[in-house]
Amino acid sequence: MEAVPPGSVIVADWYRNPDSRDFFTKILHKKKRRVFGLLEAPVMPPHLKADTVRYKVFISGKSGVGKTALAARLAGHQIPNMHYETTGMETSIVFWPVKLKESSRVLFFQFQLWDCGENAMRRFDHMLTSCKEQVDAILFLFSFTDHGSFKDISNQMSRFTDPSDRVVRLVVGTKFDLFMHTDVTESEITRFQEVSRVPVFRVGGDVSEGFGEIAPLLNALAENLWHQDCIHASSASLPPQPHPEDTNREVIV
Ligand SMILES: Nc1nc2c(ncn2[C@@H]2O[C@H](COP(=O)(O)OP(=O)(O)O)[C@@H](O)[C@H]2O)c(=O)[nH]1
Ligand SMILES: [Mg+2]
Repeated sequence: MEAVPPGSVIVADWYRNPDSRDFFTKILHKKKRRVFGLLEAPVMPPHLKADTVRYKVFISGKSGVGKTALAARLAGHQIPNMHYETTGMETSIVFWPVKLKESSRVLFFQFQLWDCGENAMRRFDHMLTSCKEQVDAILFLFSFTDHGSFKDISNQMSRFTDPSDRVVRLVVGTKFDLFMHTDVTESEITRFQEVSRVPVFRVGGDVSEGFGEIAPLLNALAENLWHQDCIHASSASLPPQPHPEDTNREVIV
């Protein structure tokens, strides 16, 4: 599915808007990002109740590209300086408040990020299977310092998803802060976006206070996931067509 233009489904840059403050303070702790465990959620006062919608997001890319660093950046964890291959699989939770444009309804998106080390992936078939199982979105990573990783993005995308899947696909270029060593040109990025119709986001560098550097990616995830769900819901509300195989199947209620 094609990505929707930024700001078409949700209020763009809502984190900058004063009326979002009550929601964004819930994902902060002492001016830093608040770290949420698997079963935790922001607690809102009754007059500001917001529903939470949950999504599974898989982070894909070769070893050293910056998957673990991106997960940490998005979740507000300390970004590791050293590269050590992620052993097995790690998940982290990101909450992100969003205001829908049409209804002005506020939702907390809960992204569960899945970050899997390549060795584990290679050695255990079930790892990839469980990463892909009921996945809602995939972030395809390349590094700006590694042209090969950029070239490989199209392969990765076709290996992981087929266009009929209900999966939001976004591309993230990491290590954008190392522009002195950049190996991928702006025109290559532009061309890729035109051909694949998948937006490319740029991340890198130290994490500063505030949401400016993660907001575009988290907003795009939220917006496209919501859009995907709306499309699915509207097609599901059409009168159900009998499926040939279903006719003699027993219906268990
Ligand atoms: N300068 C810079 N270094 C990065 C960035 N992302 C990751 N790194 C470094 O690249 C190395 C590999 O990152 P890591 O997240 O462990 O890669 P993974 O194998 O894909 O999980 C680490 O030393 C990170 O500190 C970035 O955006 N900028
Ligand atoms: Mg890792």
